[in-house]
Amino acid sequence: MKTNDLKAQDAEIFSIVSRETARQNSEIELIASENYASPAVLEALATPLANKYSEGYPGKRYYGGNQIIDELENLAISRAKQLFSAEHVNVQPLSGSPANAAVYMAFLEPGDTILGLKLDHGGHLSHGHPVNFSGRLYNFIQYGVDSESGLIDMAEVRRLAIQHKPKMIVAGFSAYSREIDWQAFQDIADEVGAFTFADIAHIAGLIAAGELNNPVPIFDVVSTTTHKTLRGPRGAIIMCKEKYAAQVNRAVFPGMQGGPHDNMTAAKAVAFGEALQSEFKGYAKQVIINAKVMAQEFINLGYKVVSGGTDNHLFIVDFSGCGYSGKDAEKKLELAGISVSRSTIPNDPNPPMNPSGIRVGTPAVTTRGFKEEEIKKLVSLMARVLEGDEGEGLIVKGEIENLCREFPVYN
Ligand code: DSN
Repeated sequence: MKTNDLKAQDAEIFSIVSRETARQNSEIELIASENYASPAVLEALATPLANKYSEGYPGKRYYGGNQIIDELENLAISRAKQLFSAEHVNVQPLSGSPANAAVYMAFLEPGDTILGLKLDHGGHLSHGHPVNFSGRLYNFIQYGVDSESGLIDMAEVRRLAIQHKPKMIVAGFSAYSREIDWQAFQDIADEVGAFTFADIAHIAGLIAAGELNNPVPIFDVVSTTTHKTLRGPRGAIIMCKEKYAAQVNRAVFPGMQGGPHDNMTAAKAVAFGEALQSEFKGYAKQVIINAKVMAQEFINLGYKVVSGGTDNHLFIVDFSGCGYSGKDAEKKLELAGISVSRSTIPNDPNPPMNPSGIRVGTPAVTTRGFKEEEIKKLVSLMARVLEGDEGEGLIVKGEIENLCREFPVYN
């Protein structure tokens, strides 16, 4: 069988892949949950490991021919354990929401009470939003951020915990820019007898590099996706204390999933290997420097930034009072070759499809090599787009392409 023949066999798909690759090279990616996986990670994904079925766990599979896959999965597990100081790791979850579903299934019964951060305050759909399985299956009580400081209101978390006696407290977010006091969450959980669950999907790479506090040694269970700041393939893992290993494994398979995607496991292992290298520490440090500089540049230009800045890789720009919404800003920037995601601000008067802000993140631009100088230039280009007309957007698009040419992503 021949390989490498996508172009010859399927010109339509080859064209789409080529154009999307060119778009990623020539445009600026500021979506906080995206990154550019390394060629080695991508190579691992496109291997015949994609063909194998491996339901079960190393040494205990429901299909033959898994000796080599067992070796792979054990290696992925041991690298992840080293990276996060974890007692137990399950590397099979296919993505973040299924991983979170497995965590709930491992520790709770439908109808149980859970505390989680509100979506419009920076939480995630799978942390109890009413349209999501989590909000439909479990009794979520939602805490928020302080309306003045933009910081998680730990007094409210404690008050709600004492009032509702949740079986689990979820800490984690997809749009919160500040360091989390994991021990404070654990102390509240201990007071009311709740399990602690951290969803570190956004900040896992920064934690692995030692740039942010690590909840894994403190919390009962922690989930993360592998493709955001961790810069691996799309996918997820669950980490927990050894005493919960069996129930977490059972919840992932056969509870939530069938066969793991072994090519994805290989790519995760490659990414964990990369994150264990000293270069990755420098990368994570620069991600945070870039985000801080970027947030400050927006503030210097008169924009509002939720909580006044950032401790991690992202921040929310609040356009209320500017005469345009986050959706308008997203569209304008898209025309200029800059991708951001619209975002609610805490207590947003506008709906999620047309919210007041945008979320901006630096993992991808840092991977392509941007440092403070490029970040400052980028913010001034973004301001020209936001305040200018469509013609100005097209002029900026040319400048963005020039900037991107200096910092190529994929050859
Ligand atoms: N969709 C991801 C994000 O953008 O944060 C979370 O699942």
